[in-house]
Amino acid sequence: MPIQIIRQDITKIKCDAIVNAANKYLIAGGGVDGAIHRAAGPRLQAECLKLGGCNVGEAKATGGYKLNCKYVIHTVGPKWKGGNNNEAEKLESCYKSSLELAKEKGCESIAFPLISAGVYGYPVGEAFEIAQRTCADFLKENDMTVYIVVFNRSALEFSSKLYSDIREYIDDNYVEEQLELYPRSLNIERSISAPAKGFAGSMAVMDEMPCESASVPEFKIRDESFSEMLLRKIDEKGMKDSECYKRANIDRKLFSKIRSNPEYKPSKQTVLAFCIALELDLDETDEMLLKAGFALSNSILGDVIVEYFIKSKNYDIFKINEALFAYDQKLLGSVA
Ligand code: AR6
Repeated sequence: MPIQIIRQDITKIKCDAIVNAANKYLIAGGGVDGAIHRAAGPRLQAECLKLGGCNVGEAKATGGYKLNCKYVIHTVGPKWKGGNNNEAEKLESCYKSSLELAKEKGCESIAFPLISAGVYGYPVGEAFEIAQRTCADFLKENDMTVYIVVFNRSALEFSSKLYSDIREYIDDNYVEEQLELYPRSLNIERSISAPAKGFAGSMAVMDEMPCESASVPEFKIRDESFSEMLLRKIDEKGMKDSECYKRANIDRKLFSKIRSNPEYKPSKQTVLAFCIALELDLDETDEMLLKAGFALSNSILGDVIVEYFIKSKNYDIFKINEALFAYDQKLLGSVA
């Protein structure tokens, strides 16, 4: 199951477990802790007091009371002391312990705030990275829907070299107004050898939907479909299906649908997620997009950002989604 990055008040999320960035006494404090206690009601504090506190990096569970969740998992993040006091290991341990506890309780979904990234002073960008990596590692072996809740988008720090490079690439390549009808990638040769289905829809972001008709008239010579191309590329790369859809941040159920329906019509974000998982270069990406009736456009900011990552051979879907999130663009893979 995929990771979903969302911007919302965590107390409004409906899922099996909500994680609280608590203190070691498990006494309601400020930040997300205060918000969770206020929304859950006083019985949450009463149960917390029976738990005898919690160590940094560990996790303990209580009921969800008035919240839209079965459990609140309380974990205590490290205080930031400059980075040389095992802060990263301790923060990783918060995510691991919370995920293991959620698994033990039979949870299928869990929502995390950015632990330690508020009062405890952890640099937000680094905290976000640890959250994503640790959850992604857990999901390699486990099935769970994980929401990472970034309350305040502007809190993310985009001062790193990566972000200045992205900004530069956007400045050079992003065209705010659509100057021409055709997207960057379209060339006549390719459109003859691999005609796009319903090209008119290529600039629109389509939702996942099964194809209206799965049967193909016998007299037509049919091109390889998106689904067939995807399966072929997975084989060619010597990947397992599960490796591919996990790297694409795609839900297993969605992958099965695509696999079992050769005429499946994916969304543009789904196609791009697979292109990233398969580490396709820009030409191959264009080809795969075209199979599903899409193309990259330099007037869509999200496309320019994805293009930057492909050109830089940086196929880390979580980094890409972090950048897309920062620029308020649709994320790749199965998203909320
Ligand atoms: N929903 C989602 N995220 C939120 C919400 C919310 N309603 N409110 C804040 N955040 P913090 P910490 C984000 O300070 O750094 C408490 O007093 C916030 O923007 O809540 O681990 C405890 O009792 C930030 O990104 O937790 C401890 O004493 C993130 O949640 C101490 O703070 C975590 O910020 C724990 O500090």
